[in-house]
Amino acid sequence: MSQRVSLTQYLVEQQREHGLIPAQLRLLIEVVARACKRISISVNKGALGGVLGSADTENVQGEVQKKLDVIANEVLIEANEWGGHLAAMASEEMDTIYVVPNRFPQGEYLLMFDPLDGSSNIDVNVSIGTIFSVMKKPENGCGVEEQDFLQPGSQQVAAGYCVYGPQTTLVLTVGNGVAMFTLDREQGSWVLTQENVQIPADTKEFAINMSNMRHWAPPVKRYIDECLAGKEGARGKDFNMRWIASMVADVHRILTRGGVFMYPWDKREPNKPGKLRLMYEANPMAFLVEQAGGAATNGLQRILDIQPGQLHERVAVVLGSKNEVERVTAYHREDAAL
Ligand code: AHM
Ligand code: MG
Repeated sequence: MSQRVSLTQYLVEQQREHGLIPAQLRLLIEVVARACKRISISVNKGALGGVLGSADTENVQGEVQKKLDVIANEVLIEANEWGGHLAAMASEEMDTIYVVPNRFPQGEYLLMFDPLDGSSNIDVNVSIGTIFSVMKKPENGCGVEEQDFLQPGSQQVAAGYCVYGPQTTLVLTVGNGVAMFTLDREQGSWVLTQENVQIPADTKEFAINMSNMRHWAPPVKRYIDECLAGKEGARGKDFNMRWIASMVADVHRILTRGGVFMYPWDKREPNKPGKLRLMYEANPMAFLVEQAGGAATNGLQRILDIQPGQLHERVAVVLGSKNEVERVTAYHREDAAL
């Protein structure tokens, strides 16, 4: 790209040309992007900043929180609460919603985030990230409650993630394709480095935690067995495998070169649909992937059509290259029809 386009310029142009970004939403996205810059600085400092290791606390889902989970959550709240663009926030790391305190003006948007995705990778210096999703508060009078967040992902007006890897990259959709911005550390600005991101419909690469194989349901086992059989098997081609264990990093690879990502239901916790969370992980990633021409389902249903029943709801996830996601989904439907 010969002329550098900043995040601000991109957002202003999206508003001018497509009317997609009202002032409050633009402010919201810029504030989230600024918070990600701060998180990125902490991530980079690592041991020097005293940010590694456990916080010795548990989140609402009984997971031990890392120091950076807590720091990133605080950075996002502090950055977003005062601007007048939000009514409330919800986070993977908080039990209930965080309503904007009444010393600040209330805005019309709801922000959801996984402040630090890939927590198990923090201490080992592997890519991690922040995932966010934005919806409008329903027009149901004043006040805001948890119920207001329980809208299907198709209602998102913006979603994105920031991956803290060898480069720090912000990936964003406002419903008009997917754009990527790289952090220029010397200038402290986000520079547009890719527009109209497209996921190839076919792929030879899958991402799944293979150590859970013995717990999978038959359709997932069938799909992976066929991939593993390679050229000599039903698929007639060899597949490659990647599993970073940071959803942000796995999805970033898929947006960059295609692939299919799965975190399916498994028998370890049969009462839970999967490990990942609908509101903070599956919905924003599904929105991005669809905007890049890919697909995202829970095996049977489009993720963006799922009506959430609770804030911290979990969901099975199959996303990425369209033809592969359709194949996995077809295997689930065949199995369900038996
Ligand atoms: P987190 O939000 O607590 O980090 O958990 C979500 C992560 C995803 O980023 C990743 O895809 C998955 O959990 C990895 O799970 P596993 O440890 O089973 O490989
Ligand atoms: Mg996560």
